[in-house]
Amino acid sequence: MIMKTHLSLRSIVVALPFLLLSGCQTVKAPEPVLPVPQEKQVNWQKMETYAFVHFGLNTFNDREWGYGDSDLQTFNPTRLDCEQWVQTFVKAGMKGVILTAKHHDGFCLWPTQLTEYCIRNTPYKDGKGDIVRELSDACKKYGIKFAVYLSPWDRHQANYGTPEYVDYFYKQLHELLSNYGEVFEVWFDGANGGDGWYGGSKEVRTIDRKTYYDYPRAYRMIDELQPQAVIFSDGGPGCRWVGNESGFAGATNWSFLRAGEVYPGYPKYRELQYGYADGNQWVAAECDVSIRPGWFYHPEENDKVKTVDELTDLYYRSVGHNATLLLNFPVGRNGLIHPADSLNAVQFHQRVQAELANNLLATAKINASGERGKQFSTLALTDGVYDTYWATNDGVTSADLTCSFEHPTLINRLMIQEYIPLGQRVKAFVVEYKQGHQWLPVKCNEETTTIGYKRLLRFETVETDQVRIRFVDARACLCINELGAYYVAGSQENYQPAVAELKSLPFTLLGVHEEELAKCRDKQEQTTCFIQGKEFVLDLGEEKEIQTFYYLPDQGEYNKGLIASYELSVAGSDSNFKTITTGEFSNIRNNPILQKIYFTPVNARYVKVKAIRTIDGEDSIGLAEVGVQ
Ligand code: FUL
Repeated sequence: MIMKTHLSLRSIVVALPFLLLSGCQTVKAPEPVLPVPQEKQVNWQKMETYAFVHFGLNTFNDREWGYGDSDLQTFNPTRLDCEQWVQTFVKAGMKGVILTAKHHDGFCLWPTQLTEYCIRNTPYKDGKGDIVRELSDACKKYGIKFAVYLSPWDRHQANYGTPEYVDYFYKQLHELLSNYGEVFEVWFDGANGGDGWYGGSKEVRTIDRKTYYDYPRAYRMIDELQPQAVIFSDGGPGCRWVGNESGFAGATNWSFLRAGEVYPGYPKYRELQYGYADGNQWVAAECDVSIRPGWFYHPEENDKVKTVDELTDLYYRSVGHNATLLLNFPVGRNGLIHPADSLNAVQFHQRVQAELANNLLATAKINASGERGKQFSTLALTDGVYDTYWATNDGVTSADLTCSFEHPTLINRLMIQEYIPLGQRVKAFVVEYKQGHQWLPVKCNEETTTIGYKRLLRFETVETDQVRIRFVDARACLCINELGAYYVAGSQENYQPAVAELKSLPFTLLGVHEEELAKCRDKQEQTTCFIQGKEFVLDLGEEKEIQTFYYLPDQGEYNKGLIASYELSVAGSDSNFKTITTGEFSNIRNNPILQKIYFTPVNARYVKVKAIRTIDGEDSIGLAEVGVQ
């Protein structure tokens, strides 16, 4: 009897909200504002951070872009352990990993019968290894997602450039998509340097990157075999390259592109940092960056691993700028992630978690200048439920959210999320705090324009009892699903750029005016010395023993005057030059980091660098820094 009373009471309590609701009119949810993401794109963006692994023959040959001629016998990782990689990723908060199943050198990490240039013919596990299998199995075991990178450009295949190669490429893709379980992303690299080994002598093969690979064929295959996978390329269609390899997106970042405009090799690629406000296709940005300067392992980079400060900064400028962060781990020659990399990655995650752990708004009162109705109230902003959101009435594109604390509170971070399944809407907003009777803007060194999936703001600490977010303009009524405010004590965002540590023998540049010359010797990456023509000569004043030349390309937004391939010659005081080496600065267009040329020690007074090819084809070279050691 008692039991019965309990039950009926309980059912009344449960039913009450529904009874009340059915009495009032339910307010309709806002209409989506186009373009909107597919469900798989929303799931992908919710991953926020995931790992990249660059590993292959390049790892053992100190290369970034192998020519496709490296000896298969050199591939011999003796302690390879994919579980060690995945355990590191899990501890670093990464939700998945993308593996370079084949990089530009054409070497395959799985035992395919389609080519001899693969793991089958290496000493690793006596040819019985399959790293695609080992890594995908480890992901399943530890519960993170798996994905593949398959380079369209292949510097090994003799038939590269013909239709037969394209068939081969799709057979490779078919194997990867059929035999290793679910993949969350397929990564098509847009890079194509032209020349390669191509099974014979070194030569240039130019293809039309827009049409040669017949990407619609890839889309069909992926839709059929792995419909949940998001397709990456410079222009999507699933997600887009962010237009740099430094790991950040623009503060203004729209998840839209104009359908059919961006293709691999798109010349205005820097604009991909921001997306196109007037785009009609949902293609959110992915920020790919390596935890070291290079994508592949180089022993001399063991002390150049990005610091916890640097990685944290990148998190705010990628995930916090409406993008995802794809953080690369160059697995070492022993087949393990180097301890310096795993330590910094794990501590970076712990730092971010600690900074954003305590949402000060959880106990604050949030008042909106307007709301759509009870289901869309401000309670949704701090409930931690993704699919509930505060919304304004149709057509209301500006509104305020005022957050009041019980006591004066210290704040220097803010997090805002738009409910993107209904589209990206906000165009401009302002964050203010109350001081006395005045509302003052917080001091933040970024523009407060777009929000999208997530926007994180860092600003000068304020102590206040009220914070206000003023949404100033939007493409349609507002739909905000989460809001957070945080305080990070003693937060430090300043770190020394590595360029400050460069050391060179004293030099001048022949024919270059003192004022211009200073720009490539000042250890400031923001200043660039521009040279007219395609060569320059360093004068050391007297003969000295040298063995390294370094060059930091122009770091301006458009990286002007990049040297793609070079010839380096030296001369004694007699000015009688002899060439000592030629080569390419692999991947300099996408990743214009510090470049070094090492050579056998030689006595020289003059060092001449000639650009055999510049990236933009112009007769001008930009030197942010240059030097010899
Ligand atoms: C670039 C490639 O050329 C690099 O080697 C690296 O794989 C990077 C992720 O993408 O386009």
